[in-house]
Amino acid sequence: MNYNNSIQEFDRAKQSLPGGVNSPARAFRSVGGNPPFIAKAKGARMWDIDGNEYIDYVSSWGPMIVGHADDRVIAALKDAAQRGTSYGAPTVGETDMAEQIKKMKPSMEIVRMVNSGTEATMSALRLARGYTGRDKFIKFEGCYHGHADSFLIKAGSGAMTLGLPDSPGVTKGTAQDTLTAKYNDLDGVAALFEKHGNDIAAVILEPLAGNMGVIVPDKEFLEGLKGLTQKYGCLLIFDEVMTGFRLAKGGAQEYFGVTPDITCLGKIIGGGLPVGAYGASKEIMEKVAPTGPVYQAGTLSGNPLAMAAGLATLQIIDQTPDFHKNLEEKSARLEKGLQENLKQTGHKGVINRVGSMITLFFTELNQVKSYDDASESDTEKFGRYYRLMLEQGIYLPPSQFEAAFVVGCITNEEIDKTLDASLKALKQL
Ligand code: KE4
Repeated sequence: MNYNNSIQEFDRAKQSLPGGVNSPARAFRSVGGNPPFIAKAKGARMWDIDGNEYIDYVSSWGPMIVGHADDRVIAALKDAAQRGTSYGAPTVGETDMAEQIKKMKPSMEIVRMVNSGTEATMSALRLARGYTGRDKFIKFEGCYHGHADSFLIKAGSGAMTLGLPDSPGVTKGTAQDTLTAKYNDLDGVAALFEKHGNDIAAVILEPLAGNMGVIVPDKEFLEGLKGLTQKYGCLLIFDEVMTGFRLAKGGAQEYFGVTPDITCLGKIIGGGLPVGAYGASKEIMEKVAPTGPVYQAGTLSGNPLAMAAGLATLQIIDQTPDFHKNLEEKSARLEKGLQENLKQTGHKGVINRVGSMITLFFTELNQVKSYDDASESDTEKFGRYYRLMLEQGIYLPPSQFEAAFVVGCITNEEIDKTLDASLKALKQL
């Protein structure tokens, strides 16, 4: 493949943006080579500025679950844009969005829209602290909840990829209130509660971890966390920015059958536009300004364009018969094929998948259940595999510590093309 234009544009971008990107996850630092600059996308496909075509498994890191440039989403966006782009005043679309979210996630009786997943989780943490009057909270190593200071301690995603799980610039004062535990280690969480129980406002986690690669929760882990938060009078926060509406109509809380006190959303609910949301019972959300004292605000929160694209996306998910069944079948086909590829080529690997979130770990381990397990992966080998796949037109997330996303409109032919490319790549490793 020829990447000349992308290489030139990357050099130009580096003169004006940190590392040439507006988010570190896009910089290709851990897989080497230059990131293709994308020109357009449709369905499960993307094209870069050199004309190279890709089958896309990044899906803009999750939002594009119904496929890129879906005609129904674009039509809704065009219709909204012709009436203006932002008013800073209430609009009907915001209520429509909140009602659609409530319909699919009934635990969210009251919903506040914000502009990113980061804003959603930082606001949810402030709300939990305001509601309980406590300062500390528990997060899990390798989980990523956006880049608010409190969460950049043993964080996943780009922070883990770049080896920066504990970022400079986060003060000791902030960090002292962040307690960390190991994913799937319920005893470790219980020990933290025994020591800090009455100072803990919340436990926050990705109910299916995607930001250290896909790590699946043990059934008793999620249920156990619910029990501990109830026992100590604090709140359970599910960060469903990635899993919301993806694992099921009701996201991870429906899929695993465990209901949190507060849910954080993002990505899919904006249909590709900047968005986030958090919500909970009426009793908890009444604490949020202007009904309560916990302040949180945003110039573009509930923006008409994001509401139009997001609502159109949620309605497609909600109204397409067997949407998640179809996504499961396609994703299972991919997983089965990758397992066969590994067997056929003798490469050691672990594939973790739930629904349309999947990660192939290059590891000697027989299972990957935690941050420590994921950290043992052969990231150099992943980088070589990544570049061989990219050369064949398969666009995976550029890090061993990310989830790949299967797009709802992908065809069996595109899955099979991916599997052929993967077999060739493994044979060349
Ligand atoms: P944003 O602030 O990037 O909208 O959302 C932060 C966030 C919160 N919670 C979870 C579970 C998330 O996965 C994210 C963001 N995900 C990363 C990819 N793993 C976004 C990609 C990037 O940072 O560029």
